[in-house]
Amino acid sequence: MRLLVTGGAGFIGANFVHLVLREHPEHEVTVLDALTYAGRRENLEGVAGSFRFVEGSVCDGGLVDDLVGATDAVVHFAAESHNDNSFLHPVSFVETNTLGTAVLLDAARRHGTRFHHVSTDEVYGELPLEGGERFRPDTPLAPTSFYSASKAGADLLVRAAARQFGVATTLSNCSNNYGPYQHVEKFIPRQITNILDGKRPKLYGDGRNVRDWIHVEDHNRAVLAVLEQGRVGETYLIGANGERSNREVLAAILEVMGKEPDFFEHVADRPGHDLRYAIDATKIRDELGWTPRYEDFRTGLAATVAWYEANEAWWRPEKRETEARYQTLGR
Ligand code: NAD
Ligand code: TDX
Repeated sequence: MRLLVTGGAGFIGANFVHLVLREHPEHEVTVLDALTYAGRRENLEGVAGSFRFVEGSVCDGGLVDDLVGATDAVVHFAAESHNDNSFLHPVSFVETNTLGTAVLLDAARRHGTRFHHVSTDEVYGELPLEGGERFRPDTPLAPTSFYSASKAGADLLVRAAARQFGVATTLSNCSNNYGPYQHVEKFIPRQITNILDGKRPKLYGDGRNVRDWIHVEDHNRAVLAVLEQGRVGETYLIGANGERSNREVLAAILEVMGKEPDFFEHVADRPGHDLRYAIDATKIRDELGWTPRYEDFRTGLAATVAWYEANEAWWRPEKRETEARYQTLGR
């Protein structure tokens, strides 16, 4: 298969390209990536097999039309992905996440190209802390930020393209990822690299908010399963039963890194901070036989800590500017 991977120089996309070309050398991969602050060409160093990199935006209709016309399937990761940045430049989230998806779908419509859209559990809004309720494929969309609303807009366009134009779409909504190549703006890498710098980790608010953590490789194996065996027109939720409060995640990081449990500080909460996300992944497990390989969060976390310890040259250039952005936000 000829695959067009958008956002393939970012965290999840780069891990996806490495996985696909390692395990399916028969595929040909073209990456389309605008190389924003979040995309790094070096994330794709060492990929084996048939691989081509194109620098450009998913909003560039002419370029997208050429690339989609020359591919069998699009796997669409490209996005503005960080909630905190949507306080600083909200409109670019709508441009990339919503408009960019529309541009890709329009090209897929013209060329009859298979389209897999990578989305997030945040489109379903927040769950209460107590009660054990989880998101399911029929949970109504109820986004709460410019990030999640711009992703929900894209999800709706994907569903519309399937029905209105007959595009062969699939959609997956995954929970919080962690693993190698994640930008130091995100929770887990920010705290690991703060500790490596001798600084205290920063916990928003009271730290009781819950996220449902999954290792990036498990997410990507699920995306591949949906691409290869998913039913066209369907939505699959991806999660690994990884619910943990931010306090619990931080406690685990501190323990893995040999720090005292109180080596952190509370900072101002994120305005509108969603309380809890949790995924019911029954559908993808039952229909496609997918199961996560990293069932034990501590093992995946320890491997991730080791990766940041070994790759300071990778994260160091982004660290200072990222912390300056947080200073602007007061967190
Ligand atoms: P990331 O920010 O690390 O990477 C995004 C990539 O998209 C970067 O390489 C960037 O250069 C590229 N990009 C941005 N704007 C572009 C544009 N206009 N045209 C082309 N490329 C552009 O993001 P990530 O964490 O790897 O997330 C990838 C996808 O997965 C996103 O769609 C995100 O919504 C979704 N997702 C992420 C998580 C998570 O926990 N990180 C969970 C569920 C779903
Ligand atoms: O310094 C911090 N301190 C802190 O307490 C940071 C950066 C975050 N947090 C909290 C906020 C969240 O409750 O940790 C939790 C995780 O934060 P992020 O890593 O920013 O992720 P989140 O906002 O949950 O969104 C992530 O998961 C869903 C990804 O960034 C999205 O792309 C994905 O769609």
